[in-house]
Amino acid sequence: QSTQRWKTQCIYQILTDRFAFSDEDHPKAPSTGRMYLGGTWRGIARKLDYIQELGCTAVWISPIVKNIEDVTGYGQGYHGYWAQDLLDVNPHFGTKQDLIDLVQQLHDRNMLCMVDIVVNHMAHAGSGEIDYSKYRPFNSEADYHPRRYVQNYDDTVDCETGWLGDDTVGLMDIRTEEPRIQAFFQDWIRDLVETYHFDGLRIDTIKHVHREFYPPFIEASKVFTFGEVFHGDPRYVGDYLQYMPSSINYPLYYQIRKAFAQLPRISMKEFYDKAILEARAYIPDTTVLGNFIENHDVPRILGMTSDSSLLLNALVALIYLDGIPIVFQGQEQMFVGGDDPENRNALWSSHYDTTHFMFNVLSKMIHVRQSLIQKFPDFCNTLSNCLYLDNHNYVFERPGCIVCLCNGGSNSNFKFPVNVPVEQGTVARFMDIWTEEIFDASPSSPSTLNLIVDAGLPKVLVQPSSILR
Ligand code: ABC
Ligand code: CA
Repeated sequence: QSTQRWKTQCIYQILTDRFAFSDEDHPKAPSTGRMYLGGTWRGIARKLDYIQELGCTAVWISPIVKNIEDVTGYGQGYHGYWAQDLLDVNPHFGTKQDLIDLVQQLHDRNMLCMVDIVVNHMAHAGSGEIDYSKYRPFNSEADYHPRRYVQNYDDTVDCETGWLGDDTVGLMDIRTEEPRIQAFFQDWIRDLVETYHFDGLRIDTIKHVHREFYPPFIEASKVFTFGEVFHGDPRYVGDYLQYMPSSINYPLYYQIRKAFAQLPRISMKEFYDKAILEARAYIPDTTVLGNFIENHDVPRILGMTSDSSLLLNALVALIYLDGIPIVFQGQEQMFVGGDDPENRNALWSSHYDTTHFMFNVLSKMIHVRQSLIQKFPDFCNTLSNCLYLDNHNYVFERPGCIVCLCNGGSNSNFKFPVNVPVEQGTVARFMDIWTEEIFDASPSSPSTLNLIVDAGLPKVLVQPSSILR
């Protein structure tokens, strides 16, 4: 039930510290760097109209627990992943009541809230002696694996028992294989979800905790879960899906990045083979994965290519391919930036401009997707079906729509016929969601739609009746 409901969402990923202030915007506030900048839960609550205008129906927020306060060589724990006290909230983000209110306000708007959580580690600044007494509840050396940093991310034992991080910030690796620790975490997550009424979880560092930890933990939470399996291989991710309902879709991400952002770009044929066919071979249900083209750990697309037609294609792939789309804050304002912290600029620098070209283009795509879901209840469970494929163009259909992706770039133009399944005695009519141009395909056999791709731009064609105005 919960999985089915999540499948119909479009999620907006928020970095709580960098999304919005509690009250009137501070015009001179910095918007980049490695220190806390001042975003809060009350700030998020103030900007729900903005998120809804974009069309998103759920939010994913940063980890909420109290972090270490140190100013380290990598700055502060503004992202929320450097836990110190699992039983208290991060005072920089607000109070418990503020968080309860935020989730309540989301629910009042029929929106969902997903919280990011970390069970793998706590954090320690520097290479020196650790004062365990400041950590809650894991306040003893015996609660952690010995300090030894992960060297090989493809070695399971190294990954699961080593510490992430380094001598600047060490991520103290909790002994999650011990039954008493598992029992704590099960009670903890039950309480956390009940206290704040969260609707879903994003679990951090999945690869770093042994798999058997997850099923009883997720069961105790009683909500839908995305695991962060940071790996481009669908075999690897597919394996984890025996232990959790869903994962963040790194395999798709890497193929989108190779097809639309990095040079040399792979052909759309290769994209189709890897991103669609290979994924389906190893992942039981690709419609449940959390799709993204940017997040807080990878460079922005415009950090890799400056061609906005390629960016638009990547966005169309994000919203219409099988899976649950996750929009990372700032994408709608065409933020640029490489590795962290450059990909984490604060949204206030955009003045939340709802007249921005990209805000409107994205909002249209997301709203059309929501309309299709209402008109075709099985939209989210239906795999995309390939209608046409060449080196630069890939056309697929999903219920009520035909989508054309092109990776030729803004200097390319194409014209090709696409065979569209049309029932005898009917005419299939499609409308371009941006230009409102009408395309008819009649059942002469085969029924064809002549598509013209201009300046490498993507196309989204929908049955006009499926657009709810
Ligand atoms: C800080 C600084 C950084 C600095 C770093 C050393 O320290 O900010 O500038 O470079 C949090 C903070 C970060 C902080 C870290 C460490 O903590 O957000 O700002 O970095 O203190 C999650 C979160 C992430 C979070 C943590 C830690 C974990 O999303 O935001 O970081 O709580 C690994 C983990 C993954 C983790 C990621 C950052 O690191 O597995 O859980 N993300 C390979 C490995 C992956 C590895 C990835 C990145 O590289 O397989 O395990 O992720 O290092 C493909 C392959 C992939 C491969 C990629 C690179 O290539 O298929 O397998 O991934 O082709
Ligand atoms: Ca671990």
